[in-house]
Amino acid sequence: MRYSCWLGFLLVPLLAGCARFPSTTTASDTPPVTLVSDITVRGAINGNYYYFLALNNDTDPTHGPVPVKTVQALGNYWGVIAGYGPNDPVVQPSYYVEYFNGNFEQYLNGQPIGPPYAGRVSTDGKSLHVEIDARAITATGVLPGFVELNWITTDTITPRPESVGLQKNYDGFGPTGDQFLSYVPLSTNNTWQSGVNGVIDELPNDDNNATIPDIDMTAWRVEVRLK
Ligand SMILES: [Ca+2]
Ligand SMILES: [Ca+2]
Repeated sequence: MRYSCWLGFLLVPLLAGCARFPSTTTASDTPPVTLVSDITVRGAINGNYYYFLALNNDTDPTHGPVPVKTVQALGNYWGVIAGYGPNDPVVQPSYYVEYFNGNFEQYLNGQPIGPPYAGRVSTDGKSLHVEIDARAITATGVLPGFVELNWITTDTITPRPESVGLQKNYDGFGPTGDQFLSYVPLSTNNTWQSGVNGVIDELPNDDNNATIPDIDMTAWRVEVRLK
């Protein structure tokens, strides 16, 4: 069941998740470590499509979230696997943020846990902005030393049965869906930006999204911000 800020407002007027969302933060609310990320798409952010900010924290920087390239009969359909390679079984990463139908939702170990610390669509409609309180990444609230990170976009997570085995429409970091940001330490301030200082570039009409500009990323940015 989706988290409802409206319902939460009725039951617990000062429920922290609602009070802080989308952008009514104060200095005292600032998390110790905030993971901030933005993507820009060739078209516009579209509430009918799916945008996932996926993290993996298995302590192996060679294993990270990547898109699944073909439509799957089983699994979560939306095409993120946790670190086994694009042809291996679909496994959800332990933590991700989904943007769909105008809502931001965090998922931890497969369960919705409410909206991220902040999330919004840019005024020009072309970018998504997400801020995560890093304590939400694990069930214990203990921060991992680093995470691997990817944004994965797709047009559907409920494909028609006849589509199974066919190519998916998707985008992820890099040109082919095999790359991700492999080492994002949570202990220092840092910024990564597509195509800057040797970081993975993000180009239009890459991966498999040529006919759907709204899921075609053209740039991304990731920041670790300590309080
Ligand atoms: Ca790409
Ligand atoms: Ca792209």
